[in-house]
Amino acid sequence: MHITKTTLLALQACIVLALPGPSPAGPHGLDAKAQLKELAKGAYEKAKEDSSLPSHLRSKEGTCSWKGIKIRREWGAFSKQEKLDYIKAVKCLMSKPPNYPQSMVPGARSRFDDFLAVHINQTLIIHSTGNFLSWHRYYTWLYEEALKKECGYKGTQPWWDWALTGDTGFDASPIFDGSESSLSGNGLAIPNQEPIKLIGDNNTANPPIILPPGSGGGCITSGPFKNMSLNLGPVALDAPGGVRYTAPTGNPLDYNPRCLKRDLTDEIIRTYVNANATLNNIIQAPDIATFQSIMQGPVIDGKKLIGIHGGGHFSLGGDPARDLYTSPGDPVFYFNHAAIDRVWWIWQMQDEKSRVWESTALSGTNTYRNKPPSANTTLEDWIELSYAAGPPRQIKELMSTRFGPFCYVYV
Ligand SMILES: *[C@@H]1O[C@H](CO)[C@@H](O)[C@H](O)[C@H]1NC(C)=O
Ligand SMILES: *[C@@H]1O[C@H](CO)[C@@H](O)[C@H](O)[C@H]1NC(C)=O
Ligand SMILES: *[C@@H]1O[C@H](CO)[C@@H](O)[C@H](O)[C@H]1NC(C)=O
Ligand SMILES: *[C@@H]1O[C@H](CO)[C@@H](O)[C@H](O)[C@H]1NC(C)=O
Ligand SMILES: *[C@@H]1O[C@H](CO)[C@@H](O)[C@H](O)[C@H]1NC(C)=O
Ligand SMILES: [Cu+2]
Repeated sequence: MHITKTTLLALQACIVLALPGPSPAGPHGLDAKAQLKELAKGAYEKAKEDSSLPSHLRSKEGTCSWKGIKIRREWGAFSKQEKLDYIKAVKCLMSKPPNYPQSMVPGARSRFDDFLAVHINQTLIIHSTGNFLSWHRYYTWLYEEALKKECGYKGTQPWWDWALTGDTGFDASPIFDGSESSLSGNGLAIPNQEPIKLIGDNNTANPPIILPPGSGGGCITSGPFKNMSLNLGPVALDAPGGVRYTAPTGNPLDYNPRCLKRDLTDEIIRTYVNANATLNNIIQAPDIATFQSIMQGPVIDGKKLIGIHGGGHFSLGGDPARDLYTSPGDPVFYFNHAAIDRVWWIWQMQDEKSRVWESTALSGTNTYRNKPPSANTTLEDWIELSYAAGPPRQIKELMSTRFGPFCYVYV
């Protein structure tokens, strides 16, 4: 792919904030966490009692029954052995040769890199678009499938409960505590880091976003991935002090091995991805346009917000998490996107007819913030991830977690 100025401008715009939203006392006087739990339970029960699908949409694959359903759980609910099994499978994926031919992705060294390459290549047609949620649902599922089919993993893809991490702080989170059963911890602490300045669209509607630096910043120093090599990118990596990095050769698909860096930032996760923000994303969105806007960062009173999606990514900090294109280079990416997928699932399950099966379930076009202008996304559109090892799928096959290739729910 080649990175143009337009690409970079689009990228600047992409980094968008989430809301510390107004906090609901809730219909039953429950706090945000309890309400979220209720909504998730409601979605689960609904899936359980009715796993049938509209008959006109049944395909030979549309046979997901409750008996065969897979349940995705939060990392904290995994036993130590289950965690070790998951980590082992990810390391296995990092050790398998890539599917991409070197002529297409010269820098790919593993199956893990195949996934990263496909994301880098398609970044501007899968973010702030109408296919953002379905694309990332399929992508995360294919990754889970690769762990299972190619690396013998028996479990399901874990998700990340941001609010739990906010409560304990990153250092005490079972995902980030740096133990052998974590996904590795913080980067080496760099003192006195400057804030992160996200340039935005460079217009008054989108003034720059300033994010606080975290407590790390350097290469990760502990846990299973401390020696991993991040091979591709960066494309547009925002670093403290308003510095932006791109690939040294100009081609982000060239081989550029470097360490994984993190700059874990409690303040970001507590501000932007707390239980209230997540709950509001669900209960304050009557339609998909609003749902996506809250998730990816609306403009409120002239201030651009980063949304729970951006909040999750930016709270990790470092390289690659501050680069929209290269972010799947950190294995925690898939935890964040399972969590995003779960929020979408909870929201969809409140009204499957209009939020899953009908054209009202989609909003947006096929280019990043419609730049350049493109057609509206439709249920008939195709998602193409061939080198990540999945056949092309139409969006309509990817709208329900109990249809098409999928058969899973969340707890
Ligand atoms: C969420 O909102 C409630 C009600 O206003 C408030 O008590 C609580 O502190 C908020 N929680 C967070 C994490 O912001
Ligand atoms: C990138 O996307 C283009 C257009 O969809 C495609 O032709 C090309 O093969 C892709 N390259 C990679 C590395 O996937
Ligand atoms: C943003 O606006 C300033 C002032 O007009 C200009 O100097 C700068 O080049 C612009 N940046 C981008 C990324 O367009
Ligand atoms: C770390 O990576 C280097 C280069 O890939 C390798 O030579 C070394 O053995 C690795 N060390 C550990 C502890 O895995
Ligand atoms: C695309 O979607 C927008 C917003 O829903 C709508 O106003 C517009 O008419 C649609 N365009 C086409 C060509 O269908
Ligand atoms: Cu993405």
